[in-house]
Amino acid sequence: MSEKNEITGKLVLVSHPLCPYVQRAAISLSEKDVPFERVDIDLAAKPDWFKAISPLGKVPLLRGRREGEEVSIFESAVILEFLEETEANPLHPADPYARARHRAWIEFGSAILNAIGRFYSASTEAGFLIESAALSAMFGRLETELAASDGPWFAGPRFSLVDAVHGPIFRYLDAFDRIGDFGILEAKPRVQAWRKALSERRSISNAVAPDYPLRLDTFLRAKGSYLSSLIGRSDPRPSTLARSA
Ligand SMILES: N[C@@H](CCC(=O)N[C@@H](CS)C(=O)NCC(=O)O)C(=O)O
Repeated sequence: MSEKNEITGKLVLVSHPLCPYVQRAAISLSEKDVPFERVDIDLAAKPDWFKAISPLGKVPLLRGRREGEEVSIFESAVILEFLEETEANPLHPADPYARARHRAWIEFGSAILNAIGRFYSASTEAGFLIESAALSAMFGRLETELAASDGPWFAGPRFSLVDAVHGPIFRYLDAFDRIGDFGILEAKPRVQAWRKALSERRSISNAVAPDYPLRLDTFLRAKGSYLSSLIGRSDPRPSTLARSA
């Protein structure tokens, strides 16, 4: 492993209770047994100290001290790479091709998060169905990719950063399942088994507070989107799906 961690003192993860990008960093820190303090901020009223040190105005930020100075790192993928370079218990494979493949699927995980955002924000039923099909196709890609693994993790018996990135993604599907059955993981048994294994991993369940599901449900309800309109309906299926069912 690398020599001494260059950032000293207790690490601080600047966070938001719902942010999936924050969770990736929290999961990596926990898998590596690195103590850290989590500081949640209100993204609707960003504090001045945060605006001063976050060039993109986004969480997560990882803060610490280096040679006596306060330093911070922004962008979750960069934080993950930094932790790989400075902390024990590697979560990336050693082989360069395997590592490149893992980095690419981490990027894919970010693309899924964007697709999830479009799904829960779609304002019309037609838009919602398009986003639902797009999301289903992305998980279909993962289903194909997982054929190379004997499980339980993305790369077989060893938990990796690709797992850390996808744990928070499946939490959204838990929330969607509380609203209705949209068939996103239908006929994707490998993805379903992976989702179950991830939900049982301690680092993943500990990456959010106990009130996370309620907060996420409240967020989705307040979105004013087509999905929001399905919350609390007796038959929450989109009418097009209901007609074809
Ligand atoms: N590419 C960034 C994305 C982080 C991100 O989108 N964070 C959201 C919360 S989940 C945020 O801070 N949004 C505040 C804003 O955009 O104003 C990363 O990987 O760290």
